Amino acid sequence: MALTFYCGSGSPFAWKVWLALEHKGVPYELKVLSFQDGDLKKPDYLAINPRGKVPALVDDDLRLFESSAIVEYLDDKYPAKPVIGRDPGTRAIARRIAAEVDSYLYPTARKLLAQTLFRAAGTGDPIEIATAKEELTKELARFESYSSGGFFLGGSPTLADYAVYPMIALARRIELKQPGNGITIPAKLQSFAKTVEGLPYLGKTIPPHWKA
Ligand SMILES: N[C@@H](CCC(=O)N[C@@H](CS)C(=O)NCC(=O)O)C(=O)O
Repeated sequence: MALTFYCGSGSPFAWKVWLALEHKGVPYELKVLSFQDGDLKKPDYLAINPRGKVPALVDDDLRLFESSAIVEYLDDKYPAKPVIGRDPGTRAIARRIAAEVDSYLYPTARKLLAQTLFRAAGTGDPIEIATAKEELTKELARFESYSSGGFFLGGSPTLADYAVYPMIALARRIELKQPGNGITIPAKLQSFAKTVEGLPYLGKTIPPHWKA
């Protein structure tokens, strides 16, 4: 039976898994849940992920949540096209970068999102926005220092790229939707984003509501 992938449009964690699924080229059924309609808190979905968050993956009897655990599972189950790298050092660094996104970059971006895209334009607190912009700029500078402008770990994309790219795309979208409330993306991360955007399957994974 095919994998079933549960995502929510615009979730960077779901996007990471979506990119990994496409990277692997395995068949999967996509289910886009609606945050607004409360799909994530409905009993059927809570039976898959009791935390009521996306992403989740169902593979026969296995019900799995937490994006990095899902990517690890895909790499174990479909080793042909590694998504975390092949040698232990590369794998460790890919995991480290993904963990840094979860622990530092996302919480910082989340503060700015809460004051911008997650509410009606113009209703965010200007002081909170300024503080969040400053923190996100600082955090992105750190990722800029890890970047060569291409994929993070050499010539092929890995978990690290799939974890970081959605964050850059989200940061860019804040400025697109609410000019002045976003931040300037550092040059090497802009070049990194272009590299990821050159992947043939990137277009398939763009959050559906961004295309509307
Ligand atoms: N650590 C989790 C984070 C998942 C997460 O926070 N998902 C958000 C969307 S970005 C969500 O589903 N939020 C809905 C909610 O909390 O009600 C992972 O890596 O999968």
